[in-house]
Amino acid sequence: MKIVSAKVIVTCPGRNLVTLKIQTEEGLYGIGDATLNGREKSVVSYLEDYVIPMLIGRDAHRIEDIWQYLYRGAYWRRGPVGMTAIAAVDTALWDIKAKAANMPLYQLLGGRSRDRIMVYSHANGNDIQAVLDEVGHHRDLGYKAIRVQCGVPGLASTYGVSKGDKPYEPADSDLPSENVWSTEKYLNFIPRLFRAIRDQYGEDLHILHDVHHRLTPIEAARLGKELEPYHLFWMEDAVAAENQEGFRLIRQHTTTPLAVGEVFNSIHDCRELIEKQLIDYIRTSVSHVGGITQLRRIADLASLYHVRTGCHGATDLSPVCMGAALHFDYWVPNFGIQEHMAHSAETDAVFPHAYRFEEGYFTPGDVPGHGVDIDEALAAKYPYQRACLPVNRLEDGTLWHW
Ligand code: CS2
Ligand code: MG
Repeated sequence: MKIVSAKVIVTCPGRNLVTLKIQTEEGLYGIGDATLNGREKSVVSYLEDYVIPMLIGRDAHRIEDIWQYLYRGAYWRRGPVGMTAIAAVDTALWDIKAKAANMPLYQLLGGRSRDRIMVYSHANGNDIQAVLDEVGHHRDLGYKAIRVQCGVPGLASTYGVSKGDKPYEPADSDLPSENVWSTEKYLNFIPRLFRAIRDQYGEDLHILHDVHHRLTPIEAARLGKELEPYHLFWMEDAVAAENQEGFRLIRQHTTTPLAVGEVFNSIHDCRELIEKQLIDYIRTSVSHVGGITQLRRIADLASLYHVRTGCHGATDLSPVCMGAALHFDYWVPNFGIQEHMAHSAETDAVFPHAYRFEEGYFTPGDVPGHGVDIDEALAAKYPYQRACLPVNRLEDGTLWHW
């Protein structure tokens, strides 16, 4: 199964998305998501200038050998750019192998472990009432799990809240826009949000929240403790996770479940968190952690320590990532939940896919491969347009975590 060509397709159907397409001499092709939000062109270069020339002539069936070649052979291991490039290759090769076997990808991984895949959607609003309305809307759509983000009184903007009536889009300007943050205002407000949600909707809904890296461990401990009466499904990215030991301090003070990992690109970023049971869900994604090959290793390690998966699934991960993730979710024994931020209609048209939503759950579909394709002619109609993620400053001007 010789690789005869490969190319990178960059498209912007409402937001920038990068796709790698690998072609074999037998005529089979596979595709992988190579999108790294705000740094897309870096991955394009990594693939076009280095990786693709190394792939030509190799056997597409040798997924593991190619993974090790690209990982160890790079010398400069790990990092979001290189691992996103490797992820795109890995995903495309698993797509090819499953097509060659005439099987949906989940069968190749070991078959399904469940009948359907629970997902969570995003509800957000500028104030509590707007969030309550949005939660009701998503519950009516059938979601059983909903992440909630809310504007904070006294702050002009905050993470996760849409501007106007458009869906939330983090990469909102050519160069980074600047947000102002106040931990005090946030901590003094957020418990009221969850009290209002439980008062109105009771305990049946799974409610999630993303702190987005902004607290210190003791602040996160305070928030986790204050949110315990509201039984969150998880509190995500409570602190910046370079210091994995910091999670021990949070753990000592609260039973609110902790999730982390969407910015991780290696098993080494989360080994300590998992082995010391400092978290409950690992958020690593197919497209940023080196593909199915490394994501499986992380899930297997996590399964030894009661840690479940909760793959990242924002709109800056393309439908190709979503499709591959759903096959992984269908198989993985220690599945927790899958994030689902609906892509735009234009994006869904560029990436026809077999996965289906029904009453709060997804199924990946049973077509050979991961079930997602790309309409190259349509993709070409949406030219790349640089867009960066915001930066965050405290009220005194200090550059803070976004
Ligand atoms: C967020 C993401 O979905 C999430 O949990 O953290 O929306 C994140 O902000 C973006 O993926 C960044 O590109
Ligand atoms: Mg997040």
